[in-house]
Amino acid sequence: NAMLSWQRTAYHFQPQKNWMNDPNGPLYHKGWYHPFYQYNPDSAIWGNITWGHAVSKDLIHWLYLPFAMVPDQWYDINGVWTGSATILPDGQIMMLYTGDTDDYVQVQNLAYPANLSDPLLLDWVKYKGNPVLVPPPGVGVKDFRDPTTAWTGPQNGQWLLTIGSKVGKTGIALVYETSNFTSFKLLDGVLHAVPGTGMWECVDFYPVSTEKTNGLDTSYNGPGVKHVLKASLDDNKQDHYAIGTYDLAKNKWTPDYPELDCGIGLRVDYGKYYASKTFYDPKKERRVLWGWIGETDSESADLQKGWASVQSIPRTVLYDKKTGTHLLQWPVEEIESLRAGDPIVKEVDLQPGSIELLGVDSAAELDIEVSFEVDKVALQGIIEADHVGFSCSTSGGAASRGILGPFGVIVIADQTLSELTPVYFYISKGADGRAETHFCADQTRSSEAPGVGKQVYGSSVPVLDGEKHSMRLLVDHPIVESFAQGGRTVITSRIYPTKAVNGAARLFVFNNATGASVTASVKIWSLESANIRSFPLQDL
Ligand code: DQQ
Repeated sequence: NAMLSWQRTAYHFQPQKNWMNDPNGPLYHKGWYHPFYQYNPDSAIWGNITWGHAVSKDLIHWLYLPFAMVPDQWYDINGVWTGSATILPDGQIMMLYTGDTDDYVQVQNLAYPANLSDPLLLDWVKYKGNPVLVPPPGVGVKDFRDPTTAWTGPQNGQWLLTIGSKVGKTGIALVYETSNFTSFKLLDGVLHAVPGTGMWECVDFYPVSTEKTNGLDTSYNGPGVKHVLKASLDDNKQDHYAIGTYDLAKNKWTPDYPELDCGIGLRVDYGKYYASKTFYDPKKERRVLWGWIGETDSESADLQKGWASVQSIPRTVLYDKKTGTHLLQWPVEEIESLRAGDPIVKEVDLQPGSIELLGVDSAAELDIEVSFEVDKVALQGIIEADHVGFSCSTSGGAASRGILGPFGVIVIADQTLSELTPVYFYISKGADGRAETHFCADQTRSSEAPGVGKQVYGSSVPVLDGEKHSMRLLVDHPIVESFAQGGRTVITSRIYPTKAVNGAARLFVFNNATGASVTASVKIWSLESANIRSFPLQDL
């Protein structure tokens, strides 16, 4: 049965069985990275939401730990929902999370580790005064969830945090102040609101440096800092972000580019990816992003295979100085420890309409970097190019040819190309008559199985003067994470190959443009599997 053989990943984090969704409360403590996650202990579909817990020393190899929190109180009996950690200057950890009450009201609760000297933080205590926050007047009791990490406010000892909600169809971020994480006051106004975007789930709010290449602690503020606002839109299950300016005293965040406001502009990831959350990693001074990669098959198929969802490879997040509009997301450097030996390095000339097999071992587990040089004459002739108003999702995929695209790689393909997932660039003429590059991932032929997602994902991506068209792909059996232009645009593909599995998987480069040849410079590493094991272990 093809369905039962559907593959698990080799180096993405996933529980041994059952359902998982949002990443929760990621933090670093005494040498260990701790992610928590929404988990159903009883089934491969959503329900009984409990906090799963795992630890890692390097964000790659994992130990499963016992559940951190289960739904066992009136204020979270219908689910221990999403939350975030705040680490106080004295090392205390405040975990705020949403509880779905016995009455299906969304309230905020406090939990903290029973024993901070335990590096594994195995025991969690729910505060006896829970809930610490109930929905404020004017907000629906089912529209008040997912508290962020707190940051320091203008007054001494004051902390601020935001919680997503909506008023009518306007998505909003409410701000609360607290000094003790047990009593809170709602601030006047909202941090930000965007009409038409609906309920904001899993809001994330953090500073990025406009000058340095390190990440910033959530409370960091001052010159050379911008703030990112991210909202997960319940209406379309997409993560959106915008970069802007935060006025701490006025409790206001303003997007730098109103047309790129949060919820109507850029997405964190244009594929299957939701409910993402960042944390500051003090060990490597970086901001690390986690995201939930859900399923695109049916619930009955998930029940049959006994598990659902994985977490993305953690990504570092930086401000893109060159565009000023985009973030740069990149797989954490530790992923490179899975590279098995030296890469295959190759240059391939691709005439219009050509495809070339790249012979690699284990093409189902790869780290690939490719940069494409497009024939200059053809590029200058862009004014002649067809497809004004090209968009990945309505383009018909990699099989539709234009003058300057598509060209890219084909992953998780079988030898005969009966299953294939092309990830590619397509250069079209923008509304201004200039070249506009699109980065797409085409799932239409990714699986011969019925009832699985087969969309074409993608978006336009800025390619600046002097830059080549470059992409990096992490291929892990049913998951492909694709990063264009150093991580300006990212697409996660969740695919269900039935033939292009394990040793049958192949890798190709292709150029399906009609009017330009391209040269592909390729670097390919085979990746080893990560160690994901159960606690307790002898070798801790
Ligand atoms: N998932 C959680 C909620 C959150 C949603 C419940 C987002 O707290 O709003 O499992 O996926």
